[in-house]
Amino acid sequence: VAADGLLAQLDLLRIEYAGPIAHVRLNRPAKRNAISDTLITQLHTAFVNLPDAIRAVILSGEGAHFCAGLDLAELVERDVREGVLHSRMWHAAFDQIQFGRVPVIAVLHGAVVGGGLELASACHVRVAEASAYFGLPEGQRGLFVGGGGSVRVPRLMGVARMTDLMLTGRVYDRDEGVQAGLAQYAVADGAGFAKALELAQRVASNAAMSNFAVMHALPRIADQSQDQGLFTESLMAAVAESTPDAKERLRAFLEGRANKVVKS
Ligand code: 1HE
Repeated sequence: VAADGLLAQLDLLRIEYAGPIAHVRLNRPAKRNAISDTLITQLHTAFVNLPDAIRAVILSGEGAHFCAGLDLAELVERDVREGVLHSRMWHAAFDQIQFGRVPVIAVLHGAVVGGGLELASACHVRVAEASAYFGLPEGQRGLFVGGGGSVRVPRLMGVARMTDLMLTGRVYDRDEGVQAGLAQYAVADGAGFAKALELAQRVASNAAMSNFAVMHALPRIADQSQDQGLFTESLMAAVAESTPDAKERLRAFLEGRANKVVKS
């Protein structure tokens, strides 16, 4: 079902719903889904205004590439102050993805470069098709990352690997990307959406508070000292297990009504 209301007006995105799952597609294929000011604003608007009933999001790119990064055509005329504000706008939009209402699963194919990799790294699970490749060409363009990449990408692949990509212009193919931690699932070309949908349905069936804890507490605990992290964990665990949803799920397991843990 196509989105209606405000979300339907976002012309650089295509947003559709399948039950509790929203599919948000970057829809600027002629420019390889390069992120213009309009597109970053529309991403922010879309993720702030997801309907309450949505429990997981799939993010993908229309055309042959996931995303070519920053729209370089818009960069030329900016002064320093505008540059800072521009980067802060990207941070606000990608924070809405990472720390928004529900988990986001990215489907990656073709170019996942520059700001496109920054966008992918703000998502919670990444599925990479065979055609996907990863790069940070900022160095070649006279730029630095500005969409949260210096914070999020090292948390996936480590500072040393990111430094290599940025200094040498090295491009990782799909398998190198998966090995480095940039994606968690490797699938054939064209199979990314189906895999993401299967994962999104599982995510959507979790207790909403557990998903919230994973999205909001895990990355913060990773930034805390051991002592503070353990205390935050105890608080989050007590919040999660005290919800009616958790109590019903525990009862269901004890009464033999819930799935066992199986290797799929
Ligand atoms: C663009 C952009 C873009 C394509 N900004 N217009 N990102 C980059 O440095 C990547 C630059 N792009 C490329 O290397 C290639 O375009 C791709 C490998 C992604 C795709 O190649 P291809 O052969 O499929 O397409 P193309 O012919 O290069 O591009 C098609 C059109 O998209 C063309 O415009 P046209 O009007 O001539 O048809 C391109 O100019 C346009 N296009 N990518 C603007 N990025 C918050 S800081 C983040 C910093 C960064 O992201 S730096 C990295 C920027």
